[in-house]
Amino acid sequence: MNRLLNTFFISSVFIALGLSGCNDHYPPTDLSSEPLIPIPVSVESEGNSFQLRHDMNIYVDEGNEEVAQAGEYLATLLYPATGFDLEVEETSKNPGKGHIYLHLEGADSELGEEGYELKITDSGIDLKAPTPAGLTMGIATIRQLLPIAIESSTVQDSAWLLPTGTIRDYPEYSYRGAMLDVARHFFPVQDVKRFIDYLAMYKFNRLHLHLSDDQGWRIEIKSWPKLTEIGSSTEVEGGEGGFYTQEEYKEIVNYAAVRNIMIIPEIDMPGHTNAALASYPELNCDGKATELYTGTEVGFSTLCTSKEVVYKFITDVIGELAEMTPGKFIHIGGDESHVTPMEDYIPFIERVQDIVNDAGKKVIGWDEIANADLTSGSVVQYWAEADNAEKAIDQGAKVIMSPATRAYLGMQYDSTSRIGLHWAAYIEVDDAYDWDPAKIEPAISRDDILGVEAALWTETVANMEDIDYLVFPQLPGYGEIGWSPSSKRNWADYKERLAAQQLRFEMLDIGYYRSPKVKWIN
Ligand code: NGO
Repeated sequence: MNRLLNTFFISSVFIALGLSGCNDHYPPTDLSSEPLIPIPVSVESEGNSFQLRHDMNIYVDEGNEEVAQAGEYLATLLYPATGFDLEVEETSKNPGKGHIYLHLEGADSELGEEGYELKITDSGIDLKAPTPAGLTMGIATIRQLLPIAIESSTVQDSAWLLPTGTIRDYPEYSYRGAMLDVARHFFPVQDVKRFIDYLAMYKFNRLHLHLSDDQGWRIEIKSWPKLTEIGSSTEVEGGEGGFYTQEEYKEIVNYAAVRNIMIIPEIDMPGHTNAALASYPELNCDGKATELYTGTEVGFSTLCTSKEVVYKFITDVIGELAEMTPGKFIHIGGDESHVTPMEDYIPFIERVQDIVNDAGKKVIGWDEIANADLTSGSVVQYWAEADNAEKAIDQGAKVIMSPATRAYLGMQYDSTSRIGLHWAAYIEVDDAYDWDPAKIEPAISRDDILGVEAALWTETVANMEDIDYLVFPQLPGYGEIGWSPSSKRNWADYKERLAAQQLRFEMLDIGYYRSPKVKWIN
């Protein structure tokens, strides 16, 4: 369906169903019945609606660059579909009726690092938060309260009404992530930005980029140029691969930062390193470069852990990466090092952990790294072995929950799915949503958990269409698992709210999988 038809169709559906917020005849007035994802902590409806107008301003706290940036972000989100070129103006006092006001001033500090309070009255929108990050989270809510036509990239005829009331909201977990494997298949900057936009819609705050694996090295390292000259030149099934220049990587970091998303770069080691081993012979124990690899086996490669040059290599790579990564974490992989004996693996991980800490960063690693002694602040990402997660917890480390049976986006929905793997499980949209990170493993309790991450491995994922198919419709659910208190979550209610996202997916041209588990609007 082309966009015009699509839009027409969407408005007709809204008129037919009398759903809120899509045309002048059905003003939205019940804030508490809006199908928000993630579901907020508290919503009080007031019973009116407020209309966005072209002559309003977005007012922001005076003298705070990050608050002004949040204001600009909101203006940029609203512009394409409304055509309203809203000015972002600084102010030292409440701007009065008829405007949008974003401020830290007067916010309740109990809302925490990312909480916000959104008050919509018939005279304006007041969004306050203790931090700029909280404002960005509130903006994600405003976006979902507007008519779905707001997602259009061209000017739409809509009344731009929002229901009035108050939302007080804050996240359950501080780490709400997704991972994109850009090593098995490479995805250009524009695809990564689109992926970031998806995350921003559902209040994710971390994007973990899996930047190296057997099939490809995807980040420019100036001191080891052959990593990209050789190591990035292919991908699974022999495509042409690619890599991000340091400039491009910084562009991704900045694009994500505006949306309150921290980039977590991963260099996987000592296994999953064939692309590096093919680029530099000296990283191999036998001093010979390996062949480039375009298959999908795992567990066959290892850096030569007994060679000093390997640590020089890692120090240089981590150094350059840390320099261009403002976030506090570097992910060191550590998974499936089947050809590295455990007696070599453990001291290797400990030494790499020191290198990362010396570069001013904290380590994240897949659950296997818990076999080593962890330093303070290191985080373990549980994907397969609960015993490993337990070892991490015994050492006082926090855990990120990415159980492959629930949180691997690259698993098939069922045996008919056109792409995806199924070694861990078939994961339908209800399996993806209906679990509690704090209850899924007896050994891992709420206090041990830093957060949740949905991981998209790309063995079978070659382009944006494939990403859309495996990521939607379940992505919003992972956003909700990370954000909303488990007491507010249940599948029966969620699947209704998810169905309401259908028109958003279509407006955004997202080629989602039409799961039979959801009663779609059409
Ligand atoms: C495993 C493996 C990856 C695969 C992924 C999906 C982890 C942490 N290591 O998860 O190399 O791509 O499964 O098949």
